[in-house]
Parts: sequence; C-alpha cells; structure tokens
Amino acid sequence: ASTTAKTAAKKAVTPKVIKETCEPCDSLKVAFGRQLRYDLSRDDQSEAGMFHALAIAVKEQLLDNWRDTRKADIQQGKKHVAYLSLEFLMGRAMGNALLNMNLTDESRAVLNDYAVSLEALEQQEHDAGLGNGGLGRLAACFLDSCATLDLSVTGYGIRYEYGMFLQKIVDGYQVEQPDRWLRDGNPWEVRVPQHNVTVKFFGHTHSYTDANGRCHMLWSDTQDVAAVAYDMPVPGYRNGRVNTLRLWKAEATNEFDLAEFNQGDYTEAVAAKNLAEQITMVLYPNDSSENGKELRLRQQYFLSSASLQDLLRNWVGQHGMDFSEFAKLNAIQLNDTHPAIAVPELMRLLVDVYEMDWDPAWDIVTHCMAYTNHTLLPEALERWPVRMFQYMLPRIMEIIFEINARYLDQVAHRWPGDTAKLRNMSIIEEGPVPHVRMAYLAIVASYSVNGVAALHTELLMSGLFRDFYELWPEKFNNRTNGVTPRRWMAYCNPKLASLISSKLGDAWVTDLAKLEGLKKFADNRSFADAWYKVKQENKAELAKLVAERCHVEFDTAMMFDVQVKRIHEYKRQLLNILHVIHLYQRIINGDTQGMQPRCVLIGGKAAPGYAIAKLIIKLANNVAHMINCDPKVNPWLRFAFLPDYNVSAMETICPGTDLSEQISTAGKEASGTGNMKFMMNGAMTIGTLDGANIEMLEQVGDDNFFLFGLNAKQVEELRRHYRPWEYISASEGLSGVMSLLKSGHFNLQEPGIFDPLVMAIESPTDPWMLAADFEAFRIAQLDAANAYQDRQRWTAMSILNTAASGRFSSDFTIAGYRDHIWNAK
Ligand code: B1H
Repeated sequence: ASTTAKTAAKKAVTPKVIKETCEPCDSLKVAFGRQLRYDLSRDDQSEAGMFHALAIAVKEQLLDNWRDTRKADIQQGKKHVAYLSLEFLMGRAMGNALLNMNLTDESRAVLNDYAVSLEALEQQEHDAGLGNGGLGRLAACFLDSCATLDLSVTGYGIRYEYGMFLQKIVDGYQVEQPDRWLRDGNPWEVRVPQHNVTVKFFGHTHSYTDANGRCHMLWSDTQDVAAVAYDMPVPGYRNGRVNTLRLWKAEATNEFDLAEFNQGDYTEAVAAKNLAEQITMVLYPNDSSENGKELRLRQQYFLSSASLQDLLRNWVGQHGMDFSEFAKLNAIQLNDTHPAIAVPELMRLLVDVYEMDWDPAWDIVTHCMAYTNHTLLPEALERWPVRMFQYMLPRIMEIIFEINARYLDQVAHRWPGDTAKLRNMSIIEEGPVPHVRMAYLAIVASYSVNGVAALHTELLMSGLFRDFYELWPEKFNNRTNGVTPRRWMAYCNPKLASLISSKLGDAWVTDLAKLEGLKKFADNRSFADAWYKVKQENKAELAKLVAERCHVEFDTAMMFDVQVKRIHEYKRQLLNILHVIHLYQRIINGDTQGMQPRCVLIGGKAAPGYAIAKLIIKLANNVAHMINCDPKVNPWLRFAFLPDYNVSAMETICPGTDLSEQISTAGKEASGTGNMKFMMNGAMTIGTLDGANIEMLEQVGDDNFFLFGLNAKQVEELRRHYRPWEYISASEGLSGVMSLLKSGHFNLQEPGIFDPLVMAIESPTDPWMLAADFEAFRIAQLDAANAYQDRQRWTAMSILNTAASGRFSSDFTIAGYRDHIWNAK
C-alpha cells in the first residue's frame, strides 16, 4: 500500500516546465471561424454546429485564466474547499459563461457576420441535467458564487451518461425518456486522463504485522474501477478566476479483465468492462426519497474515493507526506449525506495508504469535514444495510465500526448508564437488519453541521438531531440558501437588469444588497411604468413557451400564477389544483363578479416510482383539458401543465411570473430556492410559513407577501386529532371541489382513477393536511387577485420584492460558508 503513496509523492514533486512557446489564443472571432472551418465532424451551416464552434471558441478564451488560477492557488497556499455532491444541476453553460467573461457583446458581433442570433445558438445547448432539483441546483449556484468571491473551490461530482430523465406527457400521464445529453459531445469538458485514480470494490481484508511491530490492514482481491476526470470550467464574474467542476467517469481498468483473458475468454472479458462503466451511467431520479439501491452506494463510494484520492495526491505533490497542515488548508463540504462515505474513506486513505496512526488521522478528518443537511423528511434519510457494506466495501465497514466504538465511548461518558441514548445515537441502527445511519456518521465526523434555512436548522436542533445538538452544540449552524444573481437575474432577465442598472448602476450584480436602492422608486410613476412594461414583455416570452409546449394560449393581460418544482405531496401541487377547480366551479356557476382572470401554470417531474405524484400530474392535465376546452371558462381561467420543467425553462418562467406558489406543508420544505428566483424577478409570493419563505417574508414585510396556513408547530399539534371532513364540510368551496372531483367530471373516460387522491385528502392521517389549509389558501388567493387588479399597487409590491431579495444572493450564503465554516477569508 505504501508504494502507491510513495510513487505518488515521487511523481508529483518532479518539477514541470510549462512550455509557453506558442502565442496566446486567437480572438473569439478567429477562433470561432477556425473551428467552423476545420471541424469536419459537424455541419458548419447548422445552428447546432455553430453552437459547438462558439462553445469551443469561448472555452479557448478562458484557458489561460483557468491555468493561471490553478497555478496561483498552489503558489499562494490558499485554503482549498472540495464541494462533494452527487448532483450539479448546471443547466446550459453558454449564456452564463459569456456573461461572466463579459463576452456577450463580442459574440453577438461575431455572429452578426454569419446572420445568426446568439439566442438561436444558445437554444442548441443541451441542459446539463446532472441533478434532481433544489439540492443539485444549489450546488451549481454555489460554484458560481465561490468563483465570483475568488475562493479556491473545486466541485467534485459524477459525469452521468444519462442525466435527469426527459418528461413527456402522453394522454395526461408522465412518460420518462432517457436524457442522453452527451450525444453530440460536450464542448465545455476537458478529459484529463493523467488524473485517473483507481477505486476498489468487493474483495476482503486481512492484517499483518511488519518488522517494527506495526499492524497493517490490507484490502485485496478487489474489483478495481478507473475513475477518469472530466473538468468543466467555472468562471467567476469578471474577475479572472476560473474554478473547476471535476466530474468522474467510471471506466474499466486495464487489469480488470486479466483473469478471464488469461483463461482465453477474451470476448467475455471485454464485455465485462460494461460492469465497471455502469457506475456512472445514470442519475437516480429520486428527489427527497431514498431507494437503497446497491448501484447508488457504488456511485457514492466511487465519487468519494476518487475525489479524496485526488485531493491527497495533490497535497502530497505539494507538501510531501507531511499532513500536519492538511486540515488547516482543506475543507471538505458534504452536500447532504450522499457523499458521507467520504468520512471512512478519508480514514482509510490516511491510515492504510499514507500510514498514519488512527488518532492523528481522525484529528484531520474531524477538522476538515463539514456536513449540510437538506431535509427532515424521514424517507430521505440514508441508511445502508451493514451487510451490503460488508461485501461491497469490507474495509470501509471495519472503519465505520471503529469510528462508532470510539464515539460511543464519548456518548457513554457524557450520559453514564444511559443505554437508550447509546442505542439511539449509534451510527449502527440495530434490528433484524442492521443499518448504517449516514447522517450520524456525517455528524460525528464533521466540525460543522448546517441546515439550509432558519426554521429548518431550528427543527434539526430541536428534533431530528437533538441528542447531537446537546452533545456538540458548537457544531450546529444555519446557512440560509441563496441563488446566483448572475444566472437568475442578469442573464435570464436582461430587460429588468438594465432597468435596474439605469437607476443603481450595475454593482448589484456582485452585491445584491444594493437592490434595496429600488425601494425609493416603488412609487415613482415613470419607473413603475417601465417596470410593468418589462414584466409584460417577459410574460409574452413565457406565453410563447407555454404555447409551444402545451398548446395553450396564455394572455398577458391575465395574472400569471406559477408553481414549478419537483412534484411531491409535501409541496402540495394538489392544493393548487383544488384551488383551480374551485375557480372553475365559480365560473361555471356564473360567480365571476370581480374575479381577476388568471393563467395557472404547473410544471415539474415526478420520481418514476412515485405513483401518487404521477397521478397529480395526470389530474393537472385532465383539469387543464376541461378548462381550456370550455369557451365560457376561457376568458377567466386558463391552466397548463408544462412538460419537462428544467433549468433552462426556469430562465424563461421566473421573469414572466406574477404570482409564485410556495405552498408546502409548514415544516416540510427545508428551504426552497425557486421561491428566491421568483422574488428576485419581481413576483409576489403566496406561501406558507415554511423554509426560506419565512425569511423572505421578514425581508419584504407582510404587506407584500400573501401568507396563509398553519405554521409548523400548529401542523404537528393538529396531527394528533386531524379530522379533514370537518374542514371540508365547513368550507363551501372545498366541499364543492371534492364533490366535483368525486363525480368523475375530470375522468369520464377513466372512472375511479383519481380515487387515491380523494382518499388521501379525506384521510385523518394525511400528513400534508390539504383540507386544513384550503380555506386560508382560497382567501389568500382572493387577496392576491384583488391586489393584482390595482396595477399601481401590484407594481409597487413587485418592485419592493426585488428590492428586498438581496439577502438571497448565493454570494451572501457563500460568504457565510467562507467565514463561519471554511475559514477561508
Ligand atoms: C432537497 C433533497 C434530496 N433536500 C435525496 N433533499 C435525493 C434528497 O437523490 N436523492 O436521493 C436528492 C435530493 N433535496 C432540497 O434541497 C430541499 O427539499 C429544498 O427545500 C432545498 O431548498 C434544497 C437545497 O437545499
């Protein structure tokens, strides 16, 4: 084992001479032209071909900065942060790269000669859909902020061959299609074969004692997989820094098939390579729920091991085998527990490979690991069967047992004689099938544990992790999420961005608190008119998207009421649909006096195995069909389900939204980040006291927010004696809706299909308490509709929302991580 370390050390200290014999890169214009002319693999006339050429040319423009960033970080001995995440939901890269590198105007000028628009080429780029939803998109926003704040941060993730599935709607049902996003090649990535590492699986362990009496652990007869690095550039906003997102691809090692090959089974041996490559084939599409599949654990270990080996190899290359400063100069941020297996893996590498003793190794681990929790939902908490660990990663399981034994000594010391505490807090959950509790493993090893919004962190400390908070209060801290104002304002809403800049200058792009300066223009007539005009133009763009994808006409004179996010019961898209049905009933009954016409949009993907979520999509589509086909209803109400909601769709959706739906059952949405994108772009929020909504409300004030519903405490209290039928019969609106739903009005051809939804709403164990919140929701919706009818008032509120959104820049969030967790100032 030690030979590996020593060879690594020897290789890395060899001084390298970078030959700077050639000229620096050509201008964008020249690079683009050359690429078009000489890339024979593509049709240079097609927009797809031109997109590819432009991307290659743009990448070339940042290569010098990219290389210099790496060199400077090493020379300056800056603190380095590794952000480990199974998901990076990057979306498209072109528009963001051009914005950050200040090349947008130049590329427009270049493309002018070719009579093609930049927008048309941007549309050609496939979304990098390497994530499910908020957790993955947060990682992407964080990378942008880290680079912009000039922090030395590397994102480590997996280069899934297939990203988030594409959603088609057939007969109202969700149909999943594979997303082969790499089919046409990825112009942004750089394959870096010299940074390959090997990751071990299976095999068994044994120990031996050397001549000096030191005991060594060997993990042998393993099946090895090569991890190949693919780097993506992460340019900061006009500051010359280019950080790296390093994505690992699994490939067969050369030795992989040797055994079979020697037995003459050549073709079998080559075919077996597929097994290795399976690891990075597909992203698991379960947002906020765990499914315990073995391949998923393999992905987690593959990412964690490859990334840590990379970090340690770099360290040894620069510092030799002296790890005394490692924890001071490195932080490893775990994006939820998905990469928490990095804890025992770092112990393994330090102890087995780099031959450190346990205590100093543990000291390093516990001074560089930090863990972010993203959910309280019990179904999302990762637990892996001990047996699965033992046969897939035998050495890792031994290390977890050792960590647990030493840590339980501490617990026993703190609570003498309290065996229940030991059982409850153990990393190993006992029972007929013992499990490893990944969150506990992460907490025990981390010096920082954070939640993602104030309420969420409080609930972690008082509920889920209460015992740990008692044991180590100093580890716990809150870091409310944020979103990057580059993508989510400057890029996606250029008209509003330039209107804002006309009053405030453009420093807000990197200092979003400056938006507060807009407050004084809320009642300025000409500014408000300009603001309204921008919103109307953005609504027209959104209407175009809806027409193309849903074949429904959205009229920009109507209020645009939008809910886009993953489909989950706790997010309560069903509550929204019930309200739409209620409006429909009012219209049918002629009760339209004073009603504000509105267009309702719902979009989002359901996990393929989540039957109820898929049924909610079907209901939305059936209701939409009834509404849109009825000419009596049309002037008042239109309803569409947007298929295949993703990052690039959101770039058109959030600028064109009037009312943002953030209506989760209080206590269930850890933070939410879509809520922030809408607020930034001047939408009003209708929402519950949940996640970051609470902090948004604090910033903007309750005159500018449509608040409704039970709070988290009331939800928990009501749970014990919840009787939904009482709420239903007490609400004329809700009983009407339930009767219509039960009558089969929306499923004449498919009797009974919505029964499970009706049953869920009427069940006293409905965890989401739809019925309890319906009436309050209906009234808040009325308030919103009435407010919308006063254009001046609404526009002022819209301006105030944008003005108050500065706190939700991910720059602010990352400054918090930097100062309070990473200590990387
Ligand atoms: C969030 C997840 C998540 N929380 C498991 N948890 C996954 C859990 O593939 N899996 O197994 C994937 C994702 N995602 C979200 O994180 C929260 O629900 C949001 O409230 C929060 O804003 C977001 C970012 O912190």
